[in-house]
Amino acid sequence: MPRSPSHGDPIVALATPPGVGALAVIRTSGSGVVDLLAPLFPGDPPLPAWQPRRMMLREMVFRGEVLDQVMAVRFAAPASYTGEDMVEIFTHGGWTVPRRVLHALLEAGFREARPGEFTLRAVLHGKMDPVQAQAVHELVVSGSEEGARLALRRLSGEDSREYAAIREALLGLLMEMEAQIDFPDDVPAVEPEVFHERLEHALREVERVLEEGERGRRWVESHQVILVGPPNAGKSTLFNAIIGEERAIVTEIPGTTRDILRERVIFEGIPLTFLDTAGLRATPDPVEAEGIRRVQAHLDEADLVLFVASPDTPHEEAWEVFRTWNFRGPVVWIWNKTDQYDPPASVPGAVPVVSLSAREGTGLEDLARTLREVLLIQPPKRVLSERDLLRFRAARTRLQEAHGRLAAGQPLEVVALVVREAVREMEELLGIEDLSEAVLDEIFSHFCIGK
Ligand SMILES: Nc1nc2c(ncn2[C@@H]2O[C@H](COP(=O)(O)OP(=O)(O)O)[C@@H](O)[C@H]2O)c(=O)[nH]1
Ligand SMILES: [Mg+2]
Repeated sequence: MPRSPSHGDPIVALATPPGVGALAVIRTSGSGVVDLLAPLFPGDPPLPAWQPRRMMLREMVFRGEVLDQVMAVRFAAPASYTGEDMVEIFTHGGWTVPRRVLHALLEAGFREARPGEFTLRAVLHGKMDPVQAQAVHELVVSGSEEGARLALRRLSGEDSREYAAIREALLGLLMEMEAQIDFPDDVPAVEPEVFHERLEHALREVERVLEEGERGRRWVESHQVILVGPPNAGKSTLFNAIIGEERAIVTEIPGTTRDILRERVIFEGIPLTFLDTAGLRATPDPVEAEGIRRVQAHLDEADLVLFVASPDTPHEEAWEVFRTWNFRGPVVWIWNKTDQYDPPASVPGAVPVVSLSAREGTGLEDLARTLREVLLIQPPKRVLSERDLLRFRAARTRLQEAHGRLAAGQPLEVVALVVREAVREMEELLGIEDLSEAVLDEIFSHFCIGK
């Protein structure tokens, strides 16, 4: 897979966030880094003689001035993150020292790295494929344990191997189709049903990965939890209690909340987006009615519904509202205002029940536990990046098309062309095809500098 033996120009970047801290890491990579840096590390042995991957404690000196006392380590190509010669320097942290070292390096002949340029070089030198490269970014920005675990799995290459197997299977199928087309007399004839079955199998594989990946994507981007229920049940009070600030307006006048409020929080380690909505009831007020209409649109997207009820609405009536809305997907029933009454232990229908007082803030741990249980029923198996989702969706479309054409009795030549396009999508996904500038841009544009 390494496609470019040439090594890049020497680049440098601060790999840790700027600011006060014990240490900062400055990363360099490219051809000539050792020669460029050698004069800055006086002492014995000189930098070119340092044993690779071995930490050295040194003073860094530039134009007669001591910049800092640092730890530094040299990596010799190709055994480095980028596959190039690299030197990583651990300076003291803070606003001054790392910047001084960085400036010295720029003057010594380094160029400041662009966002994601280290990882880009790792891809160009075959150290990782684009699927893994995107996992690097996701690992760094991930806001939850689960998200980090999935990103690490992808970084390990486990997912790539699975995608490579799908591509191999498709390629094998394509080869056999082409053999039928090109050498019909030399190879044993294959019935269309056999191709049909194998196409279907490949399609199912792609669909499975897509389904899991889309679920994982939603997980990383946080599940949507929507608060609904009769007016005055305390939805807005609960919303404020969960996000920990007075965001929604709370009043004793029913029908106060009309717009949808949306807040993202990490609730018990799960990234969740909570939506506060207008109360569900029949209303003559057109503004409130519009609010209720919008709830429907958001209900369809939500991963979980919290149905909030309280003694303000008779139980039978609350149950009627609940039934009328006929929520699809998981629902948790919440009895609010338990500081005022003892709620029934269960509700009609097999819905998990949580009793709490939003105003007093009691029962929130129960809610957290229930959310965790309900949302974790099937933890995601994988995450696909937006880019990889697009490739898989394109592959699915191609396979569906090929399948349809074969079923319609179209010539194998036509079917094979479409299968080839599906193979190409998988190859672009894995970086087996030469990656165009545009593809690389798409992957690395949102990286941080130093990655
Ligand atoms: N006693 C009690 N009152 C509450 C509780 N939660 C909300 N309320 C009150 O119920 C009224 C309606 O609350 P609000 O959050 O605006 O309800 P919403 O219409 O469902 O958004 C307000 O007067 C709140 O102070 C609670 O846990 N206990
Ligand atoms: Mg409200």
